[in-house]
Parts: sequence; C-alpha cells; structure tokens
Amino acid sequence: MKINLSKITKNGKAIYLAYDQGLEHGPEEFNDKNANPLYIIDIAKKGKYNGVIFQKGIAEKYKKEIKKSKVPLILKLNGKTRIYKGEPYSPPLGTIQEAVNLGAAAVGYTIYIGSEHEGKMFKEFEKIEKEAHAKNIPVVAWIYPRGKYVKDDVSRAMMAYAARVGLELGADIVKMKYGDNLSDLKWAVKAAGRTKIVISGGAKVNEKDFLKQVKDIMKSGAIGIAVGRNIWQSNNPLELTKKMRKIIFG
Ligand code: FBP
Repeated sequence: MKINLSKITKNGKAIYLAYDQGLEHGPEEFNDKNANPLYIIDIAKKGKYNGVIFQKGIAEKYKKEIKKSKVPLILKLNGKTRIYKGEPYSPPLGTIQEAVNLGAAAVGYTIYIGSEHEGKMFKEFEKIEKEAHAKNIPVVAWIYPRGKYVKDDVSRAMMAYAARVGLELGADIVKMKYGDNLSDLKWAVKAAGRTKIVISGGAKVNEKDFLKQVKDIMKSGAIGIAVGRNIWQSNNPLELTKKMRKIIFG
C-alpha cells in the first residue's frame, strides 16, 4: 500500500524532533529548560521540523500548543521505561483512534527485533499498521535489535536486518540506529527497498561529530534524522538545527 508521506517530509527529506525520552529514559535526561514540553514545541516550530514525536500524555495535555505550532505530530503508540532490565518489550499505549483525535500526522511504534517478545510486538504492530493505513496515516517503526541474543545492535548485519524488517512488515519509515560506518548504512538503506530510513540521534555528542553523522546519513540515501538529545540538550538548539537543516535540505 502506498501511503502519502507529504505531511511529514519536505522534498522527500525529513527532520523529526524526538521527545519520548521522558518515558524511555526518565527525567534524568532533562534540565530546567528542556523538561518543559513547551520548550520542545518552540524548537520544533522555530526549527521548522517535519514532525515532533510525543507520547499520548504530552500530546493530550499540550494539544492546543502543538496545533498552534503547526508542526506535524508523530504520536508514539508504545513505549517502556529502562528500569526493567529483562528481555525488552514495548506494550501498546494508545490507539489509532486516539491518534486521529489528537490530529496526528503519523504514528510511531517500537519493535525490538531479537527480543524474546519479538513475536508479540510484531502482532501488535500489525494491528496498529493495518488501522493506520486504512486511514492513510503513515507508520514510523523504531526498529531496534535488542535482547540477550543481540551482540552488536549496530553491526552491518543488524542494521540491514532492522531496515529489512521494516520493509517486510510494511512500515513506511524505519527509524533505526547508526553505527558510524557509512558503507554499512548504505547497505541497510538498500535492504529497506521502498521503505524510507531515518536515523536516531543518539546520546549527546559534540557538534562536529553530530554534524558528521548527519552528513553520513544524507550520503547513505536515508531521508533524514529523528533527533532528540543532541538538539534539546544543546545550548543553542536552533543554531544547531540550522546547520543540520543545511546538510539535509541543502
Ligand atoms: P535521541 O536522539 O535522543 O537518541 O532519541 C531517539 C530515540 O529513539 C527516542 O525516540 C527514544 O526515546 C530513544 O532514542 C530510545 O533510545 P534507547 O532505546 O536506545 O534508550
């Protein structure tokens, strides 16, 4: 099924501002400024992001401001904390109907391939995807190889596997991790076929390293980045966004 991605891309490219870390990592990732979702909405708006990623709670409580910002909402429909250290499982936390009610332009869903619970996540993803596509809502799948059987989640084989699983399952965009080897990433992009790839930002690094990563992403054929900490933990998120935009959109 061909889903229209025009609401969450520009000239086939995309930058998304990810802010589901409050659930995934806990508020230890935040400071006085970026603990406030309004700060994030402001960056997303002024930085002209093609999407801002929130869990349902923030999307509901800040609905008015998100709508006013005109930044497309990508509603994350599952998630977990990192307190439990067992085999990873991300349960569904919201529905497509809720995404529609919140005005979401797309939905996001995490699958940990390789986990003992992989099958359950596949099944739950399938339901979400079917309902989303019936309403022409794009599905962004966070595909992260993880669990005790995964030795190196960003090896050439694992990156390509993550990308390919996205294509096989029918995701419109796969959000995946990058291990700093451009040729591996190019192979992963190939493995994804017509499913598009965006790369996860990762933990904060210095500006030079971050922008090098963005350059690699664009050389690989991926369509862009879904970044959180490197932007909203930066002292100057809009300056950095400008530099990132220049690389992505030219
Ligand atoms: P960052 O740019 O901050 O790494 O965000 C990307 C992201 O995928 C978030 O959407 C998510 O909360 C987080 O990373 C999950 O990271 P992990 O599962 O590796 O802890």
